[in-house]
Amino acid sequence: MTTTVPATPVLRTAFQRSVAAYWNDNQQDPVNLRLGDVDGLYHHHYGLGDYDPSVLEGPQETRDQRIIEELHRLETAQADVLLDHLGAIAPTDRLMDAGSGRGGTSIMANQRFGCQVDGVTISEYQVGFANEQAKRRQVADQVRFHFRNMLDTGFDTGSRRAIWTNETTMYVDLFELYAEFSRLLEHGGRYVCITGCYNDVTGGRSKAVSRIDEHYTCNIHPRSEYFKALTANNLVPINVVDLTAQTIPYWELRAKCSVATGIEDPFLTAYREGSFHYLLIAADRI
Ligand code: GPP
Ligand code: MG
Repeated sequence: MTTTVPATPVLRTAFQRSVAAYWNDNQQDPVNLRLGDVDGLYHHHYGLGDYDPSVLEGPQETRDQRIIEELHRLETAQADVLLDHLGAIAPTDRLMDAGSGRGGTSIMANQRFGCQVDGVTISEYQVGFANEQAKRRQVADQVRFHFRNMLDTGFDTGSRRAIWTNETTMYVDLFELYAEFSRLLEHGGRYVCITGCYNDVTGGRSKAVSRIDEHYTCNIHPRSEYFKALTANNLVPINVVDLTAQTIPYWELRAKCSVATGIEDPFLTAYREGSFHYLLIAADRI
């Protein structure tokens, strides 16, 4: 398969350069590496489902590690929920992970479907880290990570059976993003998004949502923006799932752990006050 290398540079704007710098240099919070070290699947997303309260009991010396393992289990469960919504995928299909981080969701997709996966990220550090993981697992010929911009990937038109974004859309303009996904997906191809979005019903960006934006250098979109941008690009929702209630336990547990980063309270406040949702959207390309 031929792949056109994008004519424009990967990082087009000062904002994109600052986001890339954040993900290249932001290694000071141990949370993602400590969780990934549990079994070698490194995630950059949050968790879903109830935690086992027994992790909080038992010997004090091992309590923190028990919590870390439980948080990791919930993050892997989140990626499984995302993959559940991709529909039937054959080993000959090609998938794309837009904003692939350290590679966890892509590697899980390959394990589940046995097909080729391309991850794209604007962090060269993440490209290197994720490709190393694929090599260690001996799937580097099937799972490849690229230093590319998800707004302009250079992959062939109609080459993708499915694409997902696992908590990455808050870094980009959704109309530009879905124009590119619409180009890449075959007819009937599936797009799955898990995201945090603010609630149009409660009004504008709440203080807690602004604190999350500030923490990650991102720009959380209102819920309505997703549906406008999907519709404008021939992507028709088939499933919309409000995951908010299922992600709150993850944040409650994370707040009790040594690797808490300080962003736990804004998430809990935003979700509980209803100014913010954790949402899954699956849409088909027509
Ligand atoms: C980071 O995951 C996720 C984002 C930057 C996107 C923001 C998500 C929203 C739902 C608003 P991470 O695993 O790198 O974050 P942390 O280091 O806090 O665990
Ligand atoms: Mg994390």
